[in-house]
Amino acid sequence: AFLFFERGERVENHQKYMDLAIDLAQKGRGQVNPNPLVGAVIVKDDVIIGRGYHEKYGGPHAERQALAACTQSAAGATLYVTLEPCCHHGKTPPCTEAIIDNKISRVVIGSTDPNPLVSGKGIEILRQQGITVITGVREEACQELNTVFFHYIKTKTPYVLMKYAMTLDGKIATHTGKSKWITGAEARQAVHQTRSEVAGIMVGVNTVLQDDPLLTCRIEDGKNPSRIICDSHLRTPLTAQVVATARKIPTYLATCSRDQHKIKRFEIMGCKILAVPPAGDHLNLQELMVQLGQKGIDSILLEGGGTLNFSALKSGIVNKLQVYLAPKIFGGAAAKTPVEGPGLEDPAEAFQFTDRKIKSFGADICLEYVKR
Ligand code: AOF
Ligand code: ZN
Repeated sequence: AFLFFERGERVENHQKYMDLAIDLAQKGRGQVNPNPLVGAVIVKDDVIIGRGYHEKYGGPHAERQALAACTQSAAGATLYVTLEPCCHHGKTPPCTEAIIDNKISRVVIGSTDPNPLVSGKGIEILRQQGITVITGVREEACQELNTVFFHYIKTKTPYVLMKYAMTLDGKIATHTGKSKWITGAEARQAVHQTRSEVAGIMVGVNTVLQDDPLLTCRIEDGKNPSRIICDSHLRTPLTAQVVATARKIPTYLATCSRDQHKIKRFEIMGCKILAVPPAGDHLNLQELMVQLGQKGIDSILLEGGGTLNFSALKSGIVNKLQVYLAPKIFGGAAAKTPVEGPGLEDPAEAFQFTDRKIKSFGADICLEYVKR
């Protein structure tokens, strides 16, 4: 392992405190979008005197939370923070000011902030004040913590996670269309956990017609994501559950239809209409992502349908893939598969994935990949 000494301290010490800051940051998951997950720990003479994390969107930043929680003066202490401290006036004043005012003498940073308002300037301001700044401690883990934020701040479009559950023979339903259930309770619980962590959940109109889903998060204290229905021709029934509950949970109907009469009826029910240009006989998904990004949606769980899944892959909006695999076989040439549409002609054109991770949920497994 790579070791170095910093004022007589081993690098492992830095990593230990940064790991703690990462754990703290995780507690904000699902509560801070579209802002980053950030954790902070303040250490003096090898004793933790304060800890904090970004708890809520628009609320105080991790650094200020940790300073406020200090059990003694932070003068001369080291601040460990997973993300470069901000130096701009946003919804809150700059953290660099709080760090300087509290006479912190050293700041250890996990990852730099790609936010153009910060990006390196936070570090520069601290150094100008004579504060020692160490960067890149547990950098990879800190970057992984904010995959969504980093993507969103750079592209202004949501990070899209495509998820489906299938049998060992690659079916997402039997030939009669029944899909309850493919995976077991543990895997389904994990999906609800994911739903509580994303800003939006997206399906195609075929899924609404077939299953009439609620698309809510059914775990205790879980947060419901906004629902996005891709419905080029406004075929969603006014009696659908997503429409009936649109006043309680934000529901977007993305459509090419300009039928004002129909649109009005959905709006009266509380749905929000997104006018999206067509791309072939579907929606222009890239354009939809731009519009959703403007609404502050930084992450989307795409729960398919084979038609929408193919369009999503083809249009290049997919960033990550989660495949739940249940140890069963349905068979049937007419049974639905996860990715349909017209399909590709040549194996050389295949959509490709990398960075495989395997997780187990009871009898099921989940394969997770990043889109290449
Ligand atoms: C957070 N939480 O703990 C840190 C952030 O509008 P504001 O004032 O909340 O500022 C948001 C920006 O501040 C955010 O994009 C990121 O660049 C920086 N750091 N943000 O929400 C935090 N440390
Ligand atoms: Zn800040």
